[in-house]
Amino acid sequence: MRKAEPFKIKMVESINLIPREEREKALVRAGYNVFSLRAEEIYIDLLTDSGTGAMSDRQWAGMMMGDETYAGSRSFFKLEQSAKDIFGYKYIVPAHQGRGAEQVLFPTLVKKGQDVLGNMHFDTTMAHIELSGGRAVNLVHERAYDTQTPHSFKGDVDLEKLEGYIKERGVENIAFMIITITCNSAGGQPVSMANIKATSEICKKYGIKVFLDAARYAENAYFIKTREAGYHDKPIREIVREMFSYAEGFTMSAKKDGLVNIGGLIGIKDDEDIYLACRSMVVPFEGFPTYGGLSGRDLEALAVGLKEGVEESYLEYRIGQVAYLGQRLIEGGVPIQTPTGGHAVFVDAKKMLPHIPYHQFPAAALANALYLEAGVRGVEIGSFLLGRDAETGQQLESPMELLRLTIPRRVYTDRHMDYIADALIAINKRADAIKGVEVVYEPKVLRHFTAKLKPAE
Ligand code: PLI
Repeated sequence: MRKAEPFKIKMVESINLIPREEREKALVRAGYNVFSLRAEEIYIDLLTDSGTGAMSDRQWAGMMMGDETYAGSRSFFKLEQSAKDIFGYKYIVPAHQGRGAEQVLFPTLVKKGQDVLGNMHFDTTMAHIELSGGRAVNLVHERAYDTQTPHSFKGDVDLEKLEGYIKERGVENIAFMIITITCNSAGGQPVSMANIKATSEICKKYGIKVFLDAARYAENAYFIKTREAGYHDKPIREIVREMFSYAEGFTMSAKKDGLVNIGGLIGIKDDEDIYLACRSMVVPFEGFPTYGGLSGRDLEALAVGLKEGVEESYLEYRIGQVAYLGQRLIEGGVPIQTPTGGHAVFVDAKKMLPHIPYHQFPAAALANALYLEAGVRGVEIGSFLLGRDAETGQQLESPMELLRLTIPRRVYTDRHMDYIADALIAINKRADAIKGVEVVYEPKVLRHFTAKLKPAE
């Protein structure tokens, strides 16, 4: 039997569903791009799970104890201890969020023209690889792209592709490997322990360092425990230690499994040179190495959040809620990436709206339909996000057109999940009537945040 939430609610925040006519006006004002909606126009916000979670009473209590000493803050040493206990690494450097950690670490590892290998890089990770002079290469297993055939570990690196690529490209042209756990861009899909280990062994053979993009590491550990043979009886913390033992270091957006609204980390297992390079780079970008762009109270909240994020009862609730929404959608005939991943349900808009071509962005059209129907905001992960070919200006076609329904941590209840599912099931019944969208304005970089769209003719 699925257990109820392992918490009770001490403080609430009102949300309000504005009438349909007002939602229509809001969407027109937003240029048919849900990124431009305002908070008060949204009933349930599934744009992201990043920094949108609810903190616990213990975290809030920790905030009151935050030590704002510029250098040598007590709160830093608490955070450092908490992180060392969980990851078993020697060096911990805080950053203001995940991309802050990437901006500090990557230039210390990449030489101009080198490749950075990964299962599937997140957009900011890719951007920071490129800003460091490198090129991001995705080597996720093909099965990640087949939403309708379930597999326990769709975030796995394709080991054959990996070794083939290293041999073809030459080790001197590869800066490092970074495995994203869970693999956000493939649908919050986990990477198995066997795959992390095998990837690390292949890389070791060629002298390539392995790092983890650990934003959702605890969710990945929970999937290993529940889906991979030999791990069912192991405590989450032991699984986490093993995962991290196969890497040399990590970057982390602590806004996800760290259970805080802002924060990031760099961890280095034992390589003093990399640590020293990060420690000196963090100063101009993020701040003194004992605060890294965070206030003392943020450090304190993260010290507690890291521990709560690996509690088994919490992870069971968390993954269970995402799976519950996924199950309701499957039962209602809505095609989704299966099985459900860690932080979101990904609706397969290409399957649901086959009449809308990629250049009319089926998942963006579906995001708009869901907002109009129910005041729920999801986010397009498809051709609209992917953008245009830098040289030809041609719209690129994404292998998947997904609407991500990202579930904030400890924020919404199963009733909210039911409401979301009912809305999507209703939309699915009249899917043929949904029209695509086309661009009327777009900026040159990261257009999806601010572009204006309109319904296609
Ligand atoms: O948003 P940041 O800078 O704290 O973290 C960047 C980042 C790095 N890696 C991964 C796997 C992410 O998912 C990620 C941020 N994700 C966001 C904002 C999301 O909505 O998924």
